[in-house]
Amino acid sequence: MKKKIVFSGIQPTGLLTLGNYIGALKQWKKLQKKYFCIYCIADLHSLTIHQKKNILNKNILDVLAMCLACGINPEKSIIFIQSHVPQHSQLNWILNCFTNFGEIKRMTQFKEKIFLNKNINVGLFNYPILMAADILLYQTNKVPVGKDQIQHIELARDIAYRFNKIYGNIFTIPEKILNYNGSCIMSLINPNKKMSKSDTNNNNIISLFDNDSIIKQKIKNAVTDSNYPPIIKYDFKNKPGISNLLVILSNITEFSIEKLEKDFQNKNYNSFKESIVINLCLFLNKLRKKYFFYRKNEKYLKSIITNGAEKAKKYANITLKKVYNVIGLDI
Ligand code: AQP
Repeated sequence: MKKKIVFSGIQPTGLLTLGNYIGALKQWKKLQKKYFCIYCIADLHSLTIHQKKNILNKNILDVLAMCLACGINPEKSIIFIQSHVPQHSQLNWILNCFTNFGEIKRMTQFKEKIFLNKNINVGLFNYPILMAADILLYQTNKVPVGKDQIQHIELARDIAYRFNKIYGNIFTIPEKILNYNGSCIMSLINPNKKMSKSDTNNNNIISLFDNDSIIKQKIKNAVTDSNYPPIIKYDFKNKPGISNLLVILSNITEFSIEKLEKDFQNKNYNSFKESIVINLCLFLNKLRKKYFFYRKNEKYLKSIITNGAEKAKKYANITLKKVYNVIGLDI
């Protein structure tokens, strides 16, 4: 039986965080066992915030090397740079014309970002439609997402339904895959806010490049609560800081939250944090070794980029041709 198709993307907007790892890259590796996976480095999406040429070039290679270090296998999956496959922008324009202004205005991520960003460009507004084009171009069955992206998948589904209703079954309707244990890793200092790589307060995030002493300092400062006696249990509503740390430890050690709650019964927050530091340092040191192995071999990275674009274009072209055909653009 033909394997179902998974599509996902990551923006080259800086040093990846533990949130990007747990919410995306760790899942991407696992999904390769069951699905045919297509992963994209979403450089076009990253342009919604002004990027400097050399930094963007470097970030793209950094993210690619980190994907490989996390176990994305370019022999099994397709990994490519979004802007190298022009069909994304081509389909994006067409889908713009099948999307209502009102439904885009409702996107919560846009509403949140306009508060933080002085440079409100049309790209930021259009972002979810480009994301719909990314997904629909590959006849994607499943999209692994963090909680913050659910609304965008719903939009992609709505656009696909609308288009199919007019033109027949052109697009596969994608479904989301939500990783419940790690769908949103929160900031260390403000556990009600998502951990984001573009966060200007470095204490909110664990970068995959933080060294041992920085990790120790950041985890030490991570917000917990003043419960006495201390209770280490998952209860996001009442104990967001501890719950977030439990999710992090569970994802790094592969122990369930329930097991960790038992192991840390009657222990204090310091010993809980010490265990997080030990496990995180061990994990990140190993990951970085693999990362530097790939990162120093630019020739190899560039060959992956070229091959990835070639393979992705083949699939993308099939869908775009169908779309051009039914609309009447293929004379
Ligand atoms: N904190 C998080 N918890 C779980 N998943 C997360 N992801 C990001 N942060 C967390 C997931 O990582 C994938 C790639 O993200 P992205 O770079 O394309 O965009 P993003 O979601 O906007 O990530 P950041 O880190 O917040 O980037 P900036 O700061 O540049 O906007 C996605 O699957 C995302 O869900």
